[in-house]
Amino acid sequence: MSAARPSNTAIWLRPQAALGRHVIMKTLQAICVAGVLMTGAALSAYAAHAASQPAGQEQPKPNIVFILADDLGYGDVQCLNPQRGKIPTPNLDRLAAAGMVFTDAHSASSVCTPTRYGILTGRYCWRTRLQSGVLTGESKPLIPPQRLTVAKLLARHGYRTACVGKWHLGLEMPELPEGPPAGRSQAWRFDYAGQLRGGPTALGFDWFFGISASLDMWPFAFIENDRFTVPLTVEKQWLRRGPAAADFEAVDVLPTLASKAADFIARHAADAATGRRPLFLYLALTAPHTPIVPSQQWRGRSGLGDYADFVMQTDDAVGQVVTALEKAGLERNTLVIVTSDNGCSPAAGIEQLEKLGHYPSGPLRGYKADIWEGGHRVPFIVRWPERVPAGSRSNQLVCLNDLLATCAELVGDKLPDDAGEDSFSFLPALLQRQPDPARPVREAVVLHSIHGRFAIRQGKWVLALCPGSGGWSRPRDEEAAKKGLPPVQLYDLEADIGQQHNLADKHPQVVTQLRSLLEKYVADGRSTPGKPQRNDVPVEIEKANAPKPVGGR
Ligand SMILES: [Ca+2]
Repeated sequence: MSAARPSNTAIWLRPQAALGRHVIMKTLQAICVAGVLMTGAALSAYAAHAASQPAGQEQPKPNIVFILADDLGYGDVQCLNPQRGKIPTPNLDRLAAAGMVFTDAHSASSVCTPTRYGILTGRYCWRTRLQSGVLTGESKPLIPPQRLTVAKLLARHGYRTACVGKWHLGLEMPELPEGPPAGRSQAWRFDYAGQLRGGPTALGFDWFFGISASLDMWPFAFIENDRFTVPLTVEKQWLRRGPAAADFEAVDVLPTLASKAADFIARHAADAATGRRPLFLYLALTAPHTPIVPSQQWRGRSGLGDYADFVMQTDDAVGQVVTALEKAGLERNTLVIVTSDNGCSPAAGIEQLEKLGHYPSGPLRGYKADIWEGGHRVPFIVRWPERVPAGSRSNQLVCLNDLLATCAELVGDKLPDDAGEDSFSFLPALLQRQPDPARPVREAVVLHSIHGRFAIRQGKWVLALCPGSGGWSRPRDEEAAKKGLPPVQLYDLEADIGQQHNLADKHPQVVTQLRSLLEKYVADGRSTPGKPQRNDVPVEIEKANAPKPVGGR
């Protein structure tokens, strides 16, 4: 492997062929198919080799700050929705003006946990045990310790890695052998003073500060590394009721996360500035997800209600992190990505917002949880002054799963066969080596709704294997089936971005072709070139039964 991997210096000057399979996937497919499956031992050798790479002198590796908003709709960002967006987002607009906007970026799922799994592992979450819905605050870890994550990869290349914010990928919490204390619910069966395992610090992050899952899921308490920071002694309720730290208040969480992220940048700026120890910050904000709790300072600012105020506050939190980078003198060689894990939630009060002229999905159909575009086409703004021209735009199809392969290319590494199975580097699009969507950086993208309904997107076509929204918007699947709507939906997004005209009957060959591609991706255990891999569980492409209601958001 080492012969194929470029050194960490001046990788920009090297021919694309040296940069690994994701860059020119078609050409390298044959080579990769013949490649060697990475065993555990090979992975260790790979880790040792990566760690021994010298730090770059001529071209220091960029810092990487990945900011993930929670349930921020495509149309909630003012500059992405100039006609039908009414919420001021000056910080996001400024970042977009100074960098590149991706107009066709997708979370692999229209809900939290599976999207986050994809971001950190570069693999579709429907290959795991989680076939629908999301985890809760007490769920077991979804990412096994041996799996390569973005944080592990970057740590091996000398990065200092931090996870700040909402985890929502499961934590192993120790249980009290005697069960919950008398008179207390099952939520108290855990030893909250004990060590948490299988979380961020077990998966490549040097430091974690945040919460277990969504802000409306207990335990309501901050965690630093593998411990709760304050004993859990009381119960509180935001949607769900459960154990909490006495001083924990939902309204404080967003400002706390922004300030912890800014502190991390300031604390390690000196090392990062020299390129000796670049930073990777994965900042998973808890907003504007429920509970919708703008602070006093932001309440009433938008004139459009609490949700819009909370979006403004979320925008401000992003601004604080960007300011911290600028104060630290790191802005030029820092790759900042701001995106969202899925579309706007109906909890935002969409009908009321629309009455006031604000459309959280812009021209797209559907919202969070749905298989339609509004569920998973997300804002994706990238600023990197050193390499990416201000005011640029890419219409390339990209997926949040692509972070892993992109980071691998950034540091000049090559992913082993059993990692990033569904991750393609978007660096060629970012650096405008491959600006033309007719030459895609990824072949297709598979999308998944809260109920585990599939869609597959390639070029202008998207095929959804369900009769309705696949999620919460009407018509839901049961209702659509009762109405006699076709069991599959095919849309031409170039002509019909609002997904109003189902063309499945008119183009049966496209339906067949897309379904076959999806079947192949499922069967191969991967959608990238490389040695076939196993899914963790059998994967059912077309769910025969009516989906069970899923409570988790
Ligand atoms: Ca979310």
